[in-house]
Amino acid sequence: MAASTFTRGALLSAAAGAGALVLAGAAASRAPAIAGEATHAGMKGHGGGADGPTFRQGGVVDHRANGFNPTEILRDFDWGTTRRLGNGRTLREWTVVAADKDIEVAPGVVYPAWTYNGRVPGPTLRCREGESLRVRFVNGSAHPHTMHFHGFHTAEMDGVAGIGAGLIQPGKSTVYEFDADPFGLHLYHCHAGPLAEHIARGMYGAFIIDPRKGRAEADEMVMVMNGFNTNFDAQGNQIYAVNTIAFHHVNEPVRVARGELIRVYLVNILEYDPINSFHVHGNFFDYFPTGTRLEPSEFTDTVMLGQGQRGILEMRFRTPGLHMFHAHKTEFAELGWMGDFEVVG
Ligand SMILES: [Cu+2]
Repeated sequence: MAASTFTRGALLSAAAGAGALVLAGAAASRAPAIAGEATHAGMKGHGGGADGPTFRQGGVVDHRANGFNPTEILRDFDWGTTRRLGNGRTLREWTVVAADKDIEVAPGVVYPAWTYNGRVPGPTLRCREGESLRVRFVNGSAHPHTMHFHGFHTAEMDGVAGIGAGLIQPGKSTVYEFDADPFGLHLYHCHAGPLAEHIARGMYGAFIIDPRKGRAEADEMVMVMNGFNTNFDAQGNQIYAVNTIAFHHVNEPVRVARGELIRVYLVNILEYDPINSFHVHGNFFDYFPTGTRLEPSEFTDTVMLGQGQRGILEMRFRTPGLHMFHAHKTEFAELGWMGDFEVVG
């Protein structure tokens, strides 16, 4: 196992250098190293060194202390609450609270995050095309924040400094109102300055507007590609992931049924790196960029996304077993952006 300590050592020393809290002993004591190695013995093609990337070896974070588990975030869609308006339209409402919170993003690496509703990514807000939307935003953080949504809205509802409610100060709140338009896969994020840091700290989430007629029945999941610059040098990241926790879906593969339609809502919000990607093994998918058209633009096994870009992937697995998915920027894969689909049936 000695060779596999390279990545962990680099991460810990980088994190220790500038503010991230590090629980150096925790990772080693929790890691069932042999079991992890046996499970992934056939995947060393992506590894750095003889044993592959460090956190693939079975070490896990404390999900309870974090307050969320990426396996639950994956299929957790927040539909808010609804009521019928006098004009016959549906009003859909959410309350989102900003809070500062330490999150263990990889075994032993605790990052001082800024969160929406206590999790990173924030809640996946979901609605239907044409609805009237109302988001009450409460700032419980020690820093000024906003919520800036992608989609059609007025200038006053844009969630940027100096327009409309502008920056929401600690202890203050505001309400953003707009219509669900256009349908597709969008996102929201804080737009307070310095913008890069507010995003990098974890203030973002997926925002899904279903088309009026819906989409075909599927096993749906959200993957927000993100990362953590644990030494705060604004030069790339030391941890990469989908839904925050490095190598989480190596430890807990995404269970799916053979032959069933799988729909992945894929968002790239990665800060400090110009491009991110998604690649699946042993399969191909239909790709719907931004999800704003019902016809796929491409049939592929790899997509590249810049920051803020997103798209919907639809695929079916033909064969059972573990099928990897990861960034095809292999540097990111080896620093956490890697997982497995476990195909059953
Ligand atoms: Cu912010």
